[in-house]
Amino acid sequence: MEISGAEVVIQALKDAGVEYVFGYPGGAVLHIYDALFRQDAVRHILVRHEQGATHAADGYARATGKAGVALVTSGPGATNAVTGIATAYMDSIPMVVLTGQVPTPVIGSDAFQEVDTVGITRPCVKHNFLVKDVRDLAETIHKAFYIATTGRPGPVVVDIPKDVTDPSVKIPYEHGKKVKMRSYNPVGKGHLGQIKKAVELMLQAERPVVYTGGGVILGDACEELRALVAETGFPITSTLMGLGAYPGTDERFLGMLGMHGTYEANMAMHETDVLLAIGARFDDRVTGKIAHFCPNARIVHIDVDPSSISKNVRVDIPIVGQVKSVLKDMLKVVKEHAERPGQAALEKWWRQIDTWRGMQCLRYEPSDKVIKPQFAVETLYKVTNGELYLTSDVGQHQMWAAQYYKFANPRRWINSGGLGTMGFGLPAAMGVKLAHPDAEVVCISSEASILMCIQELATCKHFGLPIKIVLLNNGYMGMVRQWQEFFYESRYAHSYVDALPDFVKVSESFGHIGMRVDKPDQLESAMREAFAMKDRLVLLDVVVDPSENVYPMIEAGKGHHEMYLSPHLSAERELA
Ligand SMILES: Cc1ncc(C[n+]2csc(CCOP(=O)(O)OP(=O)(O)O)c2C)c(N)n1
Repeated sequence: MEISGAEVVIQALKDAGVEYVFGYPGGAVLHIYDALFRQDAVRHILVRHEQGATHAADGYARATGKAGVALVTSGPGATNAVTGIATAYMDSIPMVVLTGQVPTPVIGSDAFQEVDTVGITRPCVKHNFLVKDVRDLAETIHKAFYIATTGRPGPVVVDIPKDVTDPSVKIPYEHGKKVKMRSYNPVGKGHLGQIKKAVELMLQAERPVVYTGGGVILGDACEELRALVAETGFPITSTLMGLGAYPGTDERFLGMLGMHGTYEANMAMHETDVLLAIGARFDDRVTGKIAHFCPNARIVHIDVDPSSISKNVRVDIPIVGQVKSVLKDMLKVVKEHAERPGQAALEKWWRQIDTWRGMQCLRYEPSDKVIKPQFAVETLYKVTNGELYLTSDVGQHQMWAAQYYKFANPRRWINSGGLGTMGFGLPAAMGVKLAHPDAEVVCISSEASILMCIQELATCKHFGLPIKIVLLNNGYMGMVRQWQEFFYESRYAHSYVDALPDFVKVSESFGHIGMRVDKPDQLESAMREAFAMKDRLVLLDVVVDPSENVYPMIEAGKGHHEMYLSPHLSAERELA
């Protein structure tokens, strides 16, 4: 059977098992839209801005592990999608983005809605393609899915000129066979010799720490991680991206590390003698000043991407391989070791950690007058019984969510860690809700971030997505205000968000429910009321203390042991 390029696109998506395409039409993709219209296997979700399409595809991917798919037109469609592509790239999220392009004969002529999409996206994709011949189209799309989902995942752009999807040009279609690429060979198992060396070092350690990142979740290795921690009894900390890989309430979990990490996690990092880094990339928000990073530690690093090894921090024992298989092998080797020379020291190490824990660094000053944002997250945890998919925007609310919501499982905490993209939360929640229609999906946001993709409330209405939005409304770009307070003598340059809309009315005007709460004693009942409306989107505008800051905090360029604690904890310490 012969089909057109536009039909090839749809068929290739079907072959890849795609359920949803998040998109926005335009001239260069009209043939593809026509082919979409004439089938019902692949469902198109019409967003209201292309940034929303990429974030929704990204949210879908983070919640499922499958590639998210976006479809946008050439020129402004493609440029609007770039933020979402870069967001996915920085967090290694599998995504295939199909972009329309002007017809091949006019490429380079500054044709209407022409941009060099391959050029613009080159630094923020795992790979990209420009398809110049319809006969290459199917294979290119198959390759795009293969590249996006294997090895270290990432977004792949396929740029498709309009003439390549011309309905009058028909070609035979070859179903997605196994893709083979000579120049791309993602790694498999880790080197057993390196794994044995690592285990020797780990079992001799007196002050070991396991430091895990998003790679454990992306590599589907959470079970193996939990088994390894149970077997060794080591303390474990996680990056922002790795939260949920290990249960947040378990006693071996020290909480998040890094700039807004816990006192105990950061102090343990500073004092450790053997660090086991798993699927983490030593980014600057985690390491602080490299010269002060884990000054006494020998470092083992497990990663699927060889280019991550010794990129920011020199490591002693690199293990390149799929995290899942490396951890399986590592556990086997650990179990074969009857001798655990570090065991006695490990008990002493736990006592030290418990002393740091005794600080209770996340304590905040409660109030019965104004809602503390930390209290809002704690209440959300209580009301949802720790069971939800939580997407976030970027700022203080994101950090409070990471600190105070204890994720029990992977793929539940969905946020832009690497790029830190305001506007991510709402469209990402749409992708998550479509992937898991029966689950509670909440977007935690704040008044500045939510305005960046607020138009997606219309998409939620159109497709009946009963997401809950919890807005920690402090009237400021809170995280910017915090930095200005600390580092610019409280000169709040343009961080006050003036002329805010009435969010209750905004939500209502899009056809949803809006609620506002500003009294601490009314918060829980308001949340329960919002969650009871199972089939409605509810935006809960929570008016919170505008002066609250995120603690602990490590100033950029400082070491893990140089944390600021909240003023009342510091005062307590001085008194003691
Ligand atoms: C698209 C984008 N622009 C600018 C920034 C820089 N930035 C980081 S946090 C922040 C403030 C966010 O304010 P808000 O959404 O109100 O959250 P809050 O910190 O108050 O919780 C800004 C402007 C960003 N991360 N993303």
